[in-house]
Amino acid sequence: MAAPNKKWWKKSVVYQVYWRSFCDSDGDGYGDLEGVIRKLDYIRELGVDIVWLNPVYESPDLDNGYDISDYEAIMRKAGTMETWERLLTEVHRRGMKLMMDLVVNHTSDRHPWFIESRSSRDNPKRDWYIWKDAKDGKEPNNWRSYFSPSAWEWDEATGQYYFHSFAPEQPDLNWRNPEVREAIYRMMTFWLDKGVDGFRLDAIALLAKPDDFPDADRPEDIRYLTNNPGLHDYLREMNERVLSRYDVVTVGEAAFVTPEEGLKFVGEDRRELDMLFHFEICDEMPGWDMIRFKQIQRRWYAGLWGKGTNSQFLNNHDHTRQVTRYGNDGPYRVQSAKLLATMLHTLPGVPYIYQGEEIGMTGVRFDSIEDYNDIAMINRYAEEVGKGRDPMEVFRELQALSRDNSRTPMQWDDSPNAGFTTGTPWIRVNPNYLEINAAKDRSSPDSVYRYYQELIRLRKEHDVMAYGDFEEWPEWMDDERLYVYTRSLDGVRWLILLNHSDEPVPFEWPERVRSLTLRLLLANYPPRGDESERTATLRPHEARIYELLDDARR
Ligand code: ISL
Repeated sequence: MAAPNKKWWKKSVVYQVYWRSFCDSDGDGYGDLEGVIRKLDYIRELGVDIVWLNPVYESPDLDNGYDISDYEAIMRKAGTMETWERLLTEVHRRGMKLMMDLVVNHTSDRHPWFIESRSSRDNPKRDWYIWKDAKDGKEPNNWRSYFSPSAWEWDEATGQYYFHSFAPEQPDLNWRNPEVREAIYRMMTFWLDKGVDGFRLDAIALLAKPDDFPDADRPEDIRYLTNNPGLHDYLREMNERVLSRYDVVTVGEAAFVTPEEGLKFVGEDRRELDMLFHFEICDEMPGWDMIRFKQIQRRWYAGLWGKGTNSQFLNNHDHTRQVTRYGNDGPYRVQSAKLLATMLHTLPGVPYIYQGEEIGMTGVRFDSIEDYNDIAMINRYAEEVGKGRDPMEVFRELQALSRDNSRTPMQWDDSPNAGFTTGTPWIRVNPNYLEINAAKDRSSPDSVYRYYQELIRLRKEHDVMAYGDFEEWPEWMDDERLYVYTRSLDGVRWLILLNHSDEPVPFEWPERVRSLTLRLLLANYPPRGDESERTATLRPHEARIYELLDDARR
């Protein structure tokens, strides 16, 4: 492969702070920015470089901050602009960078722009949103939204429908309108001039809409919301007008993209974004499927490597915790959490850590719909039960993938509410906080937290993790339990061995290894010293990282 195009952020590790569930400093039951400031040393000691902060802008908070009513003010629940500025200073003082969440596909219906737009058909801001007449007395087309049966909401006052890709309280901005784009670029400049180092671009594949909004053959397949013509013109203009003028790193949340489409967002010759989140795993692979996971990794490596940068993640604030969904959160929770981390940090792409993942926090199973807060789940529950379906059956169906599964409070210690708040938490704490918490992990040399520290240290000290070519060992390409691959750069070769299963699996060393020295760099079990034997036995959820040394490099 061609020599890698080195950038500081390609060697970085990003830590996602879902601040409302991170640390509550004033006892109101919500996390806040002051609480984040108090925990910055914890984040820094992990070794991460970038802190991604979920939206903190003024908002009615219907979709946990993804419904913004003032882009240039801080949500009272989170703190003040002064608190935010102190947070930025403290992040920088620790040598880290701050990535903000940029939600520009839609605003809240209580944003002044929308209040003006909906006030009359001839308001100057009418065309800042997407308004259509009824068609045959009903919605302009049959599209669903992410969070509701129709993507259209009737506005009685002006006798038209408006378009929303998410909840009716989240009207989509009309990106065709240059006034809208100018307003967004001004807002981005406002934050970049304050010193923000990066943006995570929310639902960025949805910005463009088709000319005529034709009916969908299969309304339940909502990919028609994404990747419409014109999208990349907007992103290229955003880059030219704003991003290219700052030393800023960007990651686009790009639902429903393939590697070929993904390259349009992050190709280094495209001058759009730096890296992307695709959802071929989290949106389309309900549970662990090693064969499918390997195929997805192969396709994205072939599609992007040497041309653009991928991310590696298996959970976030929208997707339940990886050790529960894709690993083993029972007897092998610690080993499994470390194995998944090893995989994400050694596969090609920038690793993203979702708060609590670094101590092996698990998904949650509350026993009633009243315990859940997620607007997506609540709306879907009402829709399905409204069709006459059995409420308990619908609840069980939605429970497993509810976004709240990953939104329970960060588990700091074994004090009440896991040290998250002295008040009543906005969402219940996972009852397993007595066994799983940061204080316990930080006091143990063999904890998940300590293992993440070692993984991140390896990434800092060795270019091969960020820039090395990826190659699976052919003998195990189709193995359902073992994942065996190398990363290689300038003569440095690392071998990663993973047993993603609940049973011990024999691993016969290939002949080609006989002439090499294997230096064990990191493992999630005590070393067995079986490298010189014909066959090693990989224990349940065992992960090993070796450096392969030939004579010349011993
Ligand atoms: O979680 C998903 C569905 O399984 C994602 O596809 C997600 O809903 C979608 O990609 C957009 O998510 C982002 O925008 C939403 C917000 O609710 C999510 O929290 C955010 O990550 C609307 O702003």
